[in-house]
Amino acid sequence: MVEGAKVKNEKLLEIYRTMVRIRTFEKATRELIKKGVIPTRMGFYTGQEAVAAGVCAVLKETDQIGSTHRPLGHLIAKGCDLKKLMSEICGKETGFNKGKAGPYHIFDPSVGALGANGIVGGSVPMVLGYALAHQLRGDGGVAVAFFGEGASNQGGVLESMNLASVWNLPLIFVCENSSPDVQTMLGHKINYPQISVDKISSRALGFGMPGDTYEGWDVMKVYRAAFEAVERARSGSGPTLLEFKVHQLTGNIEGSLEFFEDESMWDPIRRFRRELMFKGALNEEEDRWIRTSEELKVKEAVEYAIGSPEPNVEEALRGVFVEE
Ligand SMILES: Cc1ncc(C[n+]2csc(CCOP(=O)(O)OP(=O)(O)O)c2C)c(N)n1
Repeated sequence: MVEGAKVKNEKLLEIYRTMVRIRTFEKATRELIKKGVIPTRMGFYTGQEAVAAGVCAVLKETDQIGSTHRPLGHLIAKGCDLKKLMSEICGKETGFNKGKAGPYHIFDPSVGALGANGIVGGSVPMVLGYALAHQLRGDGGVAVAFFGEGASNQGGVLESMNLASVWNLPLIFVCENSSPDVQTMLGHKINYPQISVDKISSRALGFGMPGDTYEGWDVMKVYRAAFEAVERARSGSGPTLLEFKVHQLTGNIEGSLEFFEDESMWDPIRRFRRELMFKGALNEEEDRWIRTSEELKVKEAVEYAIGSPEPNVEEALRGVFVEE
């Protein structure tokens, strides 16, 4: 059953708010990099908010996700605390991982956010393990592995697809494809292609699982596809491969491309806002309220992170190696 037609306005606004929160948080993070408060480069998710928000809207806190080297969208959509998230990125003691993970390896098991990962495709086999745990416990939980089209070529990712299918695991593979056809459409220069097929979802056939490709800039298409795949996984019918074509509205590393959000017809937030207003689910005043309240939350997170202490030097190796 596709829930799409019955999605309540309340749920739609929750999804919209999540998308706005991701965009707002990333904007603030970019500023902190420019100011040197964040002592590293990092990858961004701007333009892909519909995928994280649409998929995570279907999940429970007890379900897990594995993320990528551009993790903020996934982590925020899965419900990570913004203060601890910003503190971690700033390398502060109050961060999720005491400032040791930085942006690339943030981990918050309390909401099932099982890891950003600087290793392309690295979180996919990890998340496969969580799907296996759900199956062995029989608790009805599911796991979602987010990865890019480049990662889809990694041996570990392909082996995970095979195992998930052979073992009939409650795992949803979510490939966010920002490959050349999408990027050239946007006028970005592509240096090298990473994949040999138009549709990553065509690989699902080879592993005996269902798979399809969707417009990742349309959050309701994302939500409906995820809803079906998650239902399938929860009911014991095994894995699904969902591919979402996405547009990176900015460079995925701070400073690599101009920000042209307002000009883009593919901006998922702009598109969803129009849709919600057309349906009568959102008006200008409510929209302003959502944006302002999210800005406030992000501002609080920034202030908290800036005011937090640096970790002590003696802490540097604690929790890194197994202690006897
Ligand atoms: C195992 C591994 N190989 C190479 C890299 C360097 N690297 C970082 S991002 C990236 C591109 C990954 O492409 P994709 O998975 O499609 O992600 P996206 O382009 O959407 O950021 C590469 C090759 C890495 N981090 N890990």
